[in-house]
Amino acid sequence: MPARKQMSCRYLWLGLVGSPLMAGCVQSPLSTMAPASEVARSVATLWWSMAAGTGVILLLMVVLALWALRLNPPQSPHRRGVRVLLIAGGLILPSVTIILLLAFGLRLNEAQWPPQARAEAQEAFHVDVIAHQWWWEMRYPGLESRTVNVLHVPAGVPIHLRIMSNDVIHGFWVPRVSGKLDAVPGRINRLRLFVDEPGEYAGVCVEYCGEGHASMPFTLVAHPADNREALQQAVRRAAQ
Ligand SMILES: [Cu+2]
Repeated sequence: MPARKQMSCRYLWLGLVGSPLMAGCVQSPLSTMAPASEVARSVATLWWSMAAGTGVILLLMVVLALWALRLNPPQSPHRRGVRVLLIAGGLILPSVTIILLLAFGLRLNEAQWPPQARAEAQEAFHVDVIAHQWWWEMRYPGLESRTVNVLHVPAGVPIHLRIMSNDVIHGFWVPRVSGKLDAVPGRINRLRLFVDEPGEYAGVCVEYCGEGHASMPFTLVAHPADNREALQQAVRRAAQ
């Protein structure tokens, strides 16, 4: 088989093997690519934009490399062409990309605790999340109850979390719902969630916190907003 055909076959195999793997990523319960809230949708959009941009740049580099290899006989490039490539590809393109990513990242960071969060404190559902080695304690101030490794919340209502730690630094993350936030001893970090639909969403600790770090998963259970009684019963049942 000619060398060029062999290479095309290799790319075809990569595509065939890679596509099901990507599908597995999208369907995982911890996937940011199956968003269930506005913030998570922004994270997913950022991910897809970065993946598309990386793909386009990679393709461009491959085309340029193949084009250079095919020049027969090899030619030394014009000085002016080299300068244009260096300025456009080495200076302007990375600067614009980094500035755009920074602006998008800052906007997403603000969404963790937006300016309107203070004004909606009355209607929000409040939970204190306390991380321990190696489990999660959820306290519900209005209900005088607590649950372990399960966070019960209403869907379609702003949720205000106060995230704390009892020992070392942990990281709170429900990938389909929000960004990550550290639980730091001696500090109270605030996170706002808003879950679109009732359901169960997987969460994990994302800061290495000792030998039991991997066994610190938890579940966020979102109940229908109009059935607050069911939520309260679920919390009390879990607390017994
Ligand atoms: Cu942890």
